Amino acid sequence: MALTVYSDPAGTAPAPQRIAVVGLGYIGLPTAAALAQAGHQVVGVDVNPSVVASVNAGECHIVEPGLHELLKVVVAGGKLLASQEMPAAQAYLIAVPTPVSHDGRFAPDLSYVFAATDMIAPRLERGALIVLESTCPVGATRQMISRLAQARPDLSFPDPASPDGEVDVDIVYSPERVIPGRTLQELSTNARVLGGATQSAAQRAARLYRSLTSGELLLTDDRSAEMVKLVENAFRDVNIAFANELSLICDRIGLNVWDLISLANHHPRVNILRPGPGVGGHCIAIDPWFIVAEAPEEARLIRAAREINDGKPDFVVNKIRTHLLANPESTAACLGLAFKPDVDDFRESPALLIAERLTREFPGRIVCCDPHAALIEDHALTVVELDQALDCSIIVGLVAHDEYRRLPPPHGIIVDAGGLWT
Ligand code: SAJ
Repeated sequence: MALTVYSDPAGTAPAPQRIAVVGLGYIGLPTAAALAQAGHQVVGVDVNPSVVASVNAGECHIVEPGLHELLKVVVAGGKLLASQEMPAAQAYLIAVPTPVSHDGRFAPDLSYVFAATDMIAPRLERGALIVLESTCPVGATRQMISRLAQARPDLSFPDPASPDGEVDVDIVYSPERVIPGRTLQELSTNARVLGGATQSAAQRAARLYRSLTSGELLLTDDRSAEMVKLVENAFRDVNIAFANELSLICDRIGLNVWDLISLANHHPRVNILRPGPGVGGHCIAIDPWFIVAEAPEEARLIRAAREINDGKPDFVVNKIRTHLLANPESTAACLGLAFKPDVDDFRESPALLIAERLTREFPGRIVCCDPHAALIEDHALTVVELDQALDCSIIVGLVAHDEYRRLPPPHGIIVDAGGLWT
């Protein structure tokens, strides 16, 4: 089927609307705050009572530049309210997690999306818009529509067979594309793909998102939009895998991978990414599996990239193990535990995995530090201040947090997996 590309009729932002943003995490909370700042009346819905309480107090439960200040303003101004209850709204934006099972099948888990759908269904009124923003396998939006149609036989929903038909509820899939650490900035400037279950739904969503971003609004159908998101993250994963594979090759043949990449990147059409301790976070380490699960025979490169990136922590652990075994008196310090530099997010963090494995294997000989280590729930780790960490005989650079990059290269044995001193 050819890609459907609708024109974007939206030139002006819509009148302020009553919007419910479901899920107040790394995407939902900044999105809710930005919509409130744009003048909409926003209710942020979350099942976690402590998240609801902290947002209503104008407090920010995640680290994201500018978000705390913005929250204070929009909550104090009465534009954003958090609740565990689903309100009746003109537009619902769903930004809940979509994890993947690690049981060898890599099946996407849509239970949070369906729970959000089930909360919205009884509140739905004729004329509402629902936008699914969570990363999803192709077809998830249509599953959501079936679920809604079952719950609300009194309303009409889009029918894939007639995408131009009149419906009571507009449904759109629109993936978020922001990068943690620059979320607010990217929310207001990134191009946005709007995949309408009907053409008019995509156009309506474009009018709403025009109030959020000055970026291009690209209108298409729901299945294409779902795949676009997966492809973007798989593209990045494959490129990181290339850098990680180079780091293994360079280690084998005795070259400095950072110098090599820096030299190669002076070619006008080469832009190699950075090797690291592995790929973490809740997106790039997961989304490519949605493609592999759908087309296992064809997605060979995508699968190989996942395997290369998932194998990188083993390589780093082996390196450090070799040093620790060679020097029985030695101690090692792991610098950085987050899934990437300058964030407080430890989900699927390869650095954390490495520190945990070493701590188990070499009890009493491993310390670690991270600017946000207080948020980590694993109490088996020995977390110390940076000064104390630098006294260890082996320094393992795992995450290139700004604070660590400013340090001069330490003395002694350095395993610089995260490129802190490049
Ligand atoms: N990483 C490397 N080397 C690099 C770049 C990244 O090892 O050169 C590692 C990071 O350390 C981290 C992982 O990859 O462990 C992912 O980090 P990231 O900065 O590449 O991406 P995320 O997960 O923070 O955000 C990605 C973004 N997607 C793309 O760039 C295609 C973002 O735009 C998406 O919105 C986000 O996934 C998402 O939510 O899907």
